[in-house]
Amino acid sequence: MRLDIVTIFPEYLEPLNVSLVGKARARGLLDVRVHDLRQWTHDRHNTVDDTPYGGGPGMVMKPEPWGEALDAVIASGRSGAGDGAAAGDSGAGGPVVVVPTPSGSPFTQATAVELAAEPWLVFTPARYEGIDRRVIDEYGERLRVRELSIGDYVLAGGEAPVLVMVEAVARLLPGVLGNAESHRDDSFAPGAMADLLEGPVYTKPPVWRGRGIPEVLLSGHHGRIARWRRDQAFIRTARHRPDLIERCDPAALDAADREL
Ligand code: 6GU
Repeated sequence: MRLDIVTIFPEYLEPLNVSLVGKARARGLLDVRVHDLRQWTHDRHNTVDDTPYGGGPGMVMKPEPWGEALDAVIASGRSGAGDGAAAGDSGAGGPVVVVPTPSGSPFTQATAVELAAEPWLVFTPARYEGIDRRVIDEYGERLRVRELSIGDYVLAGGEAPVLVMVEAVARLLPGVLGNAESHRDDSFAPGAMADLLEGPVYTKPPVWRGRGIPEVLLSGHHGRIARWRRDQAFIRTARHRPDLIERCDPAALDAADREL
């Protein structure tokens, strides 16, 4: 998978060299390219923002640098400047453009799964009050554009949301996680634990500061262990996310119970 990120703070994306995403890049599973938006400015001050039409506080990111940047990045992918199979055109003939914004649709695990199936994503993290609307409208006519928010709070820019989204997507790519099974029981993963948060986990030693571990985990009885884990997941979800319990389909829970 190829990822292009256009930003005025390339150094903010340094964490993509570390840990799971860094390793996926080193192993050639991910081709990440970070671009400085100011490359595509032409004035002495490398201006990327201006005052909003209609007045009001804050600044708006100018359309010209974004237009030049996106044209260049998209052309570089189409012309096969990428590493063959990892890049190039998607079926529709271009990348999905991900626009992080607090006014976007919620980025969820389902969104991560959809994006993980794409060969090429372009992220446009903005600072200030956002990007001139015409940029999103322009690329929306030629490409698939997803305006996405990572939660109901306001951040100073889209770079941290890009780190969040890239990590959520990258760990779903084939070969990135050590154990292919390890995202099966994730909170929010589809399946028997659908819509339940993950319960508590334990490892050695068997007693720590006088605290033991739940006996069932030592029983070797896989059915009882699975059932216990599901109960714990349910209890935790009820406590921390009653809204998820509300949305639970009781028939689906009963069906899952019969499997345990
Ligand atoms: Cl994607 N951007 C900003 N600036 N703030 C956010 C966000 C995105 N998602 C939640 N808050």
